[in-house]
Amino acid sequence: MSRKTVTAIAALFAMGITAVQAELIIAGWHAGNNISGGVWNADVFAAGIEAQTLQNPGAILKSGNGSNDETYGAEFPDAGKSNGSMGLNPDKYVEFVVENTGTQSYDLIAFRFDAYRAGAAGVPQLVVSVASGDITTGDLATINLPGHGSTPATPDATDFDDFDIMLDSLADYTLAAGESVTFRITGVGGTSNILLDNIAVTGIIPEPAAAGLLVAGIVGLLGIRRSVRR
Ligand SMILES: [Ca+2]
Ligand SMILES: [Ca+2]
Repeated sequence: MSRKTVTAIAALFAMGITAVQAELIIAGWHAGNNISGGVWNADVFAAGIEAQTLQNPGAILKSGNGSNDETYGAEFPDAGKSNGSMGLNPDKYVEFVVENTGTQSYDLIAFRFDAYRAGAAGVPQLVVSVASGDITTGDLATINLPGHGSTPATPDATDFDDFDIMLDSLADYTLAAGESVTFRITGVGGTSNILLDNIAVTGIIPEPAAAGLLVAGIVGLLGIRRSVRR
């Protein structure tokens, strides 16, 4: 292989790497004071996405207390401070329904949220699952919640806890155009509600065009090289 061919292929690889998209919010819930009639529509969403909560009867309530760290899960930014959250009652579940009604496909990266358990009576355990839809379904995680004081506050130790459940190792984590997915959080045990806030499904826009360009470029270069030899 000539030096020129190697350089050109290296340049194509560099293009492929730098074309990787930034992670974005596919659907996000951070302002619990927008809960109305037992439904929380997503506060933030990507192009073509419609998203809202579904619940067991009496599963959720509106709380004036919210997470203070301004992140979805541990570090995804721009969740805002406080502005309310959602209470989840014991032995009930709430679902987060995300529908892709647009033309853009998304690869899902993570399901992120903050949770606050005030005292020993609060729901001690959460099960997070993909309840149904067009990505791989099943349980994702079982989480044991530490107990805190009665009101969430700003310092980390007294604020909501952060959880990030990765989706990109599922067999199917692509939410293609026309597809939908339903995530479920179930509260197990306890005698009083816990709070959920800063919930987000994050993902990226896949880059088939960049990958195709890379392959076409290499094939093209090898083809030119072979024809020159002849
Ligand atoms: Ca957080
Ligand atoms: Ca909030």
